[in-house]
Amino acid sequence: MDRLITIERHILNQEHEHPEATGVFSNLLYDIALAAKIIARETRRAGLSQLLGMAGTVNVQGEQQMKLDTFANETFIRMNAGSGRIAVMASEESSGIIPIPEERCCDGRYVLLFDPLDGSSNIDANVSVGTIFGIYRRISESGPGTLEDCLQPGRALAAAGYVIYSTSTMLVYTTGQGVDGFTLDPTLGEFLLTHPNLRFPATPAYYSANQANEQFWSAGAQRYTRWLQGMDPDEPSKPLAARYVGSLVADFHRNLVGGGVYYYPADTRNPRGKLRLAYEAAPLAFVAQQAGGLASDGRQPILDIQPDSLHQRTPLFVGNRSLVERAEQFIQRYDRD
Ligand code: P6P
Repeated sequence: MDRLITIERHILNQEHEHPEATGVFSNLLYDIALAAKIIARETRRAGLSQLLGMAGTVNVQGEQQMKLDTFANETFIRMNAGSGRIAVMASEESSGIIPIPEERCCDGRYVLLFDPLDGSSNIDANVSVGTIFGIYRRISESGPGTLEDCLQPGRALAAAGYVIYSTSTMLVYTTGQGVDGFTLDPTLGEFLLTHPNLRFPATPAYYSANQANEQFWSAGAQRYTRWLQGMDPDEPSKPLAARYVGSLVADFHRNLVGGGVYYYPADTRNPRGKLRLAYEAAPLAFVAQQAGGLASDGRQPILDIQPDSLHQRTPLFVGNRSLVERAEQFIQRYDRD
């Protein structure tokens, strides 16, 4: 029987590889794992504890907030606001930066960006949902963290990952030393290392896109989709299987484990795409890169994009490097600049 390694033990092992580490970063990762356990518990109980249904409030995106959205957002904020490890936070559910109480912010060295419950429109249908997070080092010298601390390119990420609340709850993250996956054993209340050194399989199996939007896509994105389906007139290829959950974390995770590409291109209605750069695309781009894959907006790596606003949207192609590079080639060849 393989040795059981809890996420705490794994984080500590990685800390020991960095003599200069003070333990602050490790404790921040512990806090995120605990927040994930708390959200997982409520997600499992949602149908039973009447958490389903609308909270009656509307978030900054103009979307009806599910009660689990609110609960997940509050959990991340409560877990991190008073820890002294964070200088500033930002969330999909909050319009501006989330300041840290004065007495706790100024020695905080990290910045936490998160989408607390992505795919929440699926909650009532009991479909997998997820949390996405990214951690940066602050760039402001001292005092309360700033908006500038939150607007860093993905290349500057110190850590990133996601939690998928599905048939089991998994936490998958990277600190730049590869990607590791942990599965929650609810009987122990522990995340156990089940997927060490996750990498995209060499041969992809899936493509994930909402093809109802195809009529609004560019010619390049349309031709790319024909190629994925093995229907490109110039280049016959083995068709991939179409899988689209409508929950980014679920689609991303299946493609990471089974090989594939998720894409949400820009279209005539959303010229900058739908997904958010800071707390959806960039963290997943870091995970993808560390797993041997690639994330692009169709023309440049997501990790290179300098955000200019907190809720900035971006087109997203993410998954096997070979599939994402082909998307860039189709867009370069068939789309106007
Ligand atoms: P559509 C969920 O709202 C989300 O942000 C992603 O999780 C998901 O992949 C996408 O939007 C679904 O969007 O337009 O296909 O419903």
